[in-house]
Amino acid sequence: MSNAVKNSKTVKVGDGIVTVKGWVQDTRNLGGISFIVLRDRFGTIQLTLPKKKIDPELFGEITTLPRESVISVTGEVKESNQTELGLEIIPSGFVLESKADSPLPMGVIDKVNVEMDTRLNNRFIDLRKPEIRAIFELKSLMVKLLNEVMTENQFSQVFTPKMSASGAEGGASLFSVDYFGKEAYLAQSPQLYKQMLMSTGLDRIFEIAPAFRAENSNTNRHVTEFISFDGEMSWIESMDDVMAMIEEIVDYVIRGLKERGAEYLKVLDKEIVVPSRPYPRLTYAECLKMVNDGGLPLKDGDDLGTEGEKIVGDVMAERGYEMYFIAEYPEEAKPFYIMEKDGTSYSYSFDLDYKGQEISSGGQREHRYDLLVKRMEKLGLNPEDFGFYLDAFRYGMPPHGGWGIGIERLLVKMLDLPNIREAILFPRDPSRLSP
Ligand code: AMO
Repeated sequence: MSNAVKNSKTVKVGDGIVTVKGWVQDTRNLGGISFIVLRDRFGTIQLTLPKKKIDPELFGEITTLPRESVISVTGEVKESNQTELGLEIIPSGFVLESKADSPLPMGVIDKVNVEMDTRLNNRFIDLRKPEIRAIFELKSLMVKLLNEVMTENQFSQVFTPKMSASGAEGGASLFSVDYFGKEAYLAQSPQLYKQMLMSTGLDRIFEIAPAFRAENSNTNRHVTEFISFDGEMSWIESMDDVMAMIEEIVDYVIRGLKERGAEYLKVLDKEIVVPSRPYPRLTYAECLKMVNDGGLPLKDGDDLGTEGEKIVGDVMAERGYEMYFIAEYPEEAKPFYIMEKDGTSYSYSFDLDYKGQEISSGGQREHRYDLLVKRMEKLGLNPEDFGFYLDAFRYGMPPHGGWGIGIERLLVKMLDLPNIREAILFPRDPSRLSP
């Protein structure tokens, strides 16, 4: 009969003989007794080896294993008041599944500060640290929560192409690829497709997928590939309906992470503060005033920029709000698909900002064919380049609006992480294409 296979979470005193599997995190040889810390997904467990009671060959082999080797150990579970789990395993046999080379390219438990580049170059080791892995457990939970709240609100999940003949968010940030001799582009956003779907009856959709931006900027909030959570909904009365929907979604996700992610938040030593509701709805004009009062001389029409967003964030924090909308941006600064605010130079657009940083943008779309074509021309675009998209507006298109949220930005702000790269397993930026 084979022994029960247990892990550091399920093993109990009284289990008798068990098998546990994991990485040799650390070995301490104290003469008459040796200790091995074995790590698995859930934590660590102590293997105790009293020299006199253990087969000499086994003792010699197991206590000289290089750190991070992978083993499968069989032994008896004994109570112990010296360990965190209150138990230890006395090995009677083991299988070396994979011997680790030494020295390691970087340590797993060493307390030395390792540069981010070194960590990212050796991400497979970096991710062995529980506090690094916890971020990705939370990201996984975040996607689950998004699926729950979207399904609850009758949104269907869709998957749109990531290679296409045209972009939606401006030519400068497109990556081109060779598509059988023709030029194609990686999707910057599912914008055109999610809007086209509004003409089909799939009138509430969402997508969680990679988006690619050829932005040659090395900042702590930009990467060239991120996960975009997009939503689009029809039959809206105004962009207020879209903002209300986002507020409900974001609140659900943050609460869910706080409650159901508690185990990982503990590993990270972080606490999530759920932002106060309702999320205030500021206008661009109001923010411009805040920014000017804060000493940054921006003019009407200027982008608030990182510095402007930060000033608004500070003012809002003083008022007790970490999450707020900034609406009605100048129409000239917004893409062609955004609806203009009649008779003004503003538009039905908004950003959602969290602690002084944009995490989402969206708005009401121009669904009237003639006005959409006019808007394209005004912004210097050739409507003929968007034929497949415009066709969907010619044969019956409901009023609609939507948003795109960079899920890494949301996670980074929620956990107060210093860099968006912390929330991406294998980040891509202008100087990183590997691993
Ligand atoms: P936008 O271009 O503002 O809007 O992008 C939406 C959100 O995506 C995230 N994001 C990024 N995250 C990391 N690195 C980047 N380089 C990067 N660029 C964008 C941000 C941003 O708020 N189609 C519209 C959305 C819509 O109107 O539905 C769009 O893509 O969190």
